[in-house]
Amino acid sequence: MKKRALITGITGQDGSYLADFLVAKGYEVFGMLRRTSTDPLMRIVNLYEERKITLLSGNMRDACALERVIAEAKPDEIYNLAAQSDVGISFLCPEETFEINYYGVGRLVNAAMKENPSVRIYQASTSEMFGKTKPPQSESSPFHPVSPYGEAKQKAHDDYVVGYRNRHHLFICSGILFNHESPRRGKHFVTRKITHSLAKIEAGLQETLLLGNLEAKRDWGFAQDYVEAMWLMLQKDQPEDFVIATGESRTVREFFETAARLIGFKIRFEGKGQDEVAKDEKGKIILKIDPKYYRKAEVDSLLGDASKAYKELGWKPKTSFEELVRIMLEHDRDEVRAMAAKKR
Ligand code: NAP
Ligand code: F7E
Repeated sequence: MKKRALITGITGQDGSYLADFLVAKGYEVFGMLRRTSTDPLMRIVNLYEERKITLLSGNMRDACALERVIAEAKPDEIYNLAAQSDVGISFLCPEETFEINYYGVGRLVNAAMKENPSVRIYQASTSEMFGKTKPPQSESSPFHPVSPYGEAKQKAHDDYVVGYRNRHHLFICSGILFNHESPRRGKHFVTRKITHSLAKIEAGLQETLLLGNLEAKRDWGFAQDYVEAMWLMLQKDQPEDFVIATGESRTVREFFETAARLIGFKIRFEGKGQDEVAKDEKGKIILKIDPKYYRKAEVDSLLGDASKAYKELGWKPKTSFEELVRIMLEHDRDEVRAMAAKKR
């Protein structure tokens, strides 16, 4: 019989790649869809139209809906990817962030245990839980989150992953994933903002890219590589938590420089602090600093030590940093060219 998987957050970056992955593995895939005023199926339109997945209406804010979705999907495995995932927005909307990223997890695990106590659950935890902890960060590093997003995710990890595993013997794992990006990344996250904006600047459709803190360091991997690790965790005999990362860290500035080089801009930086700009070889300003994008509190440096995953899951990232930037740029150049052609 086909294994059944339920993905919350199926319309998001990771949910869409995970749905592709599980369909290819022969799973019967159910996805929870929340009501929005715009079309949320952008990333999963092919899977949906080819009837490879089943979508069920629900919301992390609604316990009754979660119970119904789980009763209909009857999953062997649940991947909880739904979240308010924007760290910057979590400072502006902390209650909403806690409602979905903490209380929502509680509603989901309680509904899941009621329906099937032996269900296996993946919880999308995050390197943001480490916050101020010095790099490299591994499963044994302490958590010091600095944003409402990081705090809500840590509390969900403590209470519903570690807590429910110990108290209720629930099979639940935290994937402590470091940043992972792709052409399906939302355009407000810094990597996609950079690749999409540079493609638009190249095409003459945008003047300048505005960014905040260029010195923050992140361990950036490719999202398509990371969803395999989520699945591998749920195939183990015992539930455990795993850091998933590349083990390489770069600044936002380095991401911008790599993308600019790959697209063919010869960049030089001028000025300091908020007045710093990057110009191309003709002296045109490509990048400016806009303090609006600074955060109230910043996570300065993330660098994951994923040696436990390498050893115990046999997982390794397949895509290099430069390859990731190239994949994102190529996609965005095609998207922008198509957009420009439509306008003509
Ligand atoms: P994403 O693209 O922002 O996707 C988030 C998903 O959650 C979307 O499908 C969204 O639905 C759904 N969602 C939001 N609020 C909901 C609600 N109230 N009820 C039901 N669904 C709701 O995020 P992602 O990058 O794929 O990340 C997936 C998960 O991994 C998230 O939990 C994130 O916090 C975590 N994570 C991500 C990274 C990373 O680098 N990407 C790293 C560590 C952890 P709509 O389409 O309707 O908005
Ligand atoms: O910011 C700096 C910003 O928003 C990265 C989420 O998937 O990964 C993601 O969270 C860095 C930060 O991702 C801009 O200050 C500079 O230092 O792309 P981001 P994030 O905050 O690291 C973690 C692991 C998650 O779990 C989250 O769900 O870039 N930065 N200038 C900027 N960031 C943005 N967004 N926009 C700027 O203009």
